[in-house]
Amino acid sequence: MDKNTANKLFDFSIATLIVGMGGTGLSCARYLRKRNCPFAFADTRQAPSALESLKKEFKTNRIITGEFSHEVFKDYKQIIVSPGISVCSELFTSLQAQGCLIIGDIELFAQLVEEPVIAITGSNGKSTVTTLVEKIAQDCGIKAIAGGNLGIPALDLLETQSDLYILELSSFQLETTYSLKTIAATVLNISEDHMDRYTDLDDYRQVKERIYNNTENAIINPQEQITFERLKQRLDTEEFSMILFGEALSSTQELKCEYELSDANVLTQTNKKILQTKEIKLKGKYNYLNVLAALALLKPLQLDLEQQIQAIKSYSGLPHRCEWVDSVNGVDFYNDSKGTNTGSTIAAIDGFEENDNLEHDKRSVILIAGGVGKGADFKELGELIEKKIKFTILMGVDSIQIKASALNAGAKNDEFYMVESMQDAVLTAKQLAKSGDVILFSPACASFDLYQNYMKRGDDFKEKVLALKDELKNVS
Ligand code: UMA
Ligand code: ADP
Repeated sequence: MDKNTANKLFDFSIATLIVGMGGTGLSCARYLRKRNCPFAFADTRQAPSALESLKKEFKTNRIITGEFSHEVFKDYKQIIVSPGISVCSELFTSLQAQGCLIIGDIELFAQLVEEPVIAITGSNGKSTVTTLVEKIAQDCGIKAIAGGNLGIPALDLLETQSDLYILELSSFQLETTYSLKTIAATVLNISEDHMDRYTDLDDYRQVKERIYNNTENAIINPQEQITFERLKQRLDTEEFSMILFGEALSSTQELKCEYELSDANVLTQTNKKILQTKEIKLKGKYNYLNVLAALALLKPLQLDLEQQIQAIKSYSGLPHRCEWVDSVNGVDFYNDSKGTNTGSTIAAIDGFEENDNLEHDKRSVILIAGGVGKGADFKELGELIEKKIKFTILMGVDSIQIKASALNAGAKNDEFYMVESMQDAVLTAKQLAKSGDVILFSPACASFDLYQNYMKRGDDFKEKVLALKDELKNVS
């Protein structure tokens, strides 16, 4: 199935169905219209939020809402499916068997782009690495632009003439991508996420590994053992170079990472010191690995090292990723709303412990978490909560599962508070905190039980913290 699809080019003269009327659908529609390709929209929701604005913008295009049906879809020989919709359903597999081309926007981008592409996936760190690669490339004088899962849909990127495209890709997007050629690609790391869409962790991992198809340079941390071993096997039949990044601990004489975090808090490139961790604004071991991954991804471009280092030093990270919000009576509040799976929250908690910013060293962490767990197993997070968290405040649909995992690991019942709102979460955390403590909002879950997206959730957290600070100021 993959091979046939990989060889099939999108035909702009054939009536096409765009499935999903969100950001991806809109970007595809605008692109197809420019190329005079006839198309219709479909969405399972009766009244998707973009319906009225799409009707205005695309007056003559057919819009099909409500449950998808073979009867309607069979009229289309080309379908572009948005990432939020799985193509594993019986409907899509049967249409594909009948010769229908089913792709995502990234595949269409792949068929159109002529400039070099760098692609990044992984369970965590994608946006950080993608934006860092973009910044380094730009600061080194390259006309580079980043997008994909990051926010700007891939086809919109083609509007801006660039010399380098940097794509953040989700597993959802990789499911429907077949012919993307890259100068460098990486699976940064794998931990449980989207387990409500995949049969198991290896199923999810294998979808992510599709990013290495047709790459010139496969960037990998050998600590991701399963993916590393599979890549080594692929070297027998495929032509690409492997570039390793990771911790010195994971290196042996035979297995030396070219881009390495040495135990002396130093980043090295082929054994040469290039940066000290204290020179980097991003904190936490996982972020140092993100920096190494970015450098490895850019290796094929042979950029000036000094300029790259300067760019890294001036990169201060993205909002909603362990973002310091404020200090209220000696208690520091951090917003990590983008911590949407257990791996990211575990990294955030660990990050506080080994943070080389001494002010935060050895502080007690109070965690606010919860939301939609997407079928995750919270065992490892529960164990970490038991070991490292002073109090845990939980809200959202799967909060009870997080608590149960921590109790199973030996945590005490009175270390947990179940709340109904962000307001209550922030107030409860503040009441429990002593001067010097850290309050970390890192949900380990998606936001859509209570919010439109992680950004709105993070903004709400920040708003409540700042309101609390104002209130206390007025009282004193
Ligand atoms: N829809 C259906 N049926 C369904 C599900 C959705 O009809 O069963 C419709 C919705 O009614 C809506 C549309 O599909 O009208 C939304 O499509 P979508 O869910 O694919 O979302 P887009 O707005 O197109 O945004 C997508 C990515 N979203 C997802 O993968 C869920 C965005 O990533 C991405 O920024 C954007 O394309 C541009 O490339 C967001 C995300 O949450 C940030 N990604 C996940 C993650 O990072 O974990 C994968
Ligand atoms: P993604 O785009 O993959 O969601 P982000 O760069 O937006 O990743 O970071 C999301 C969260 O994941 C951060 O707030 C941080 O807690 C965590 N994180 C970032 N990089 C890593 C990494 N390399 N390993 C584990 N967790 C990470």
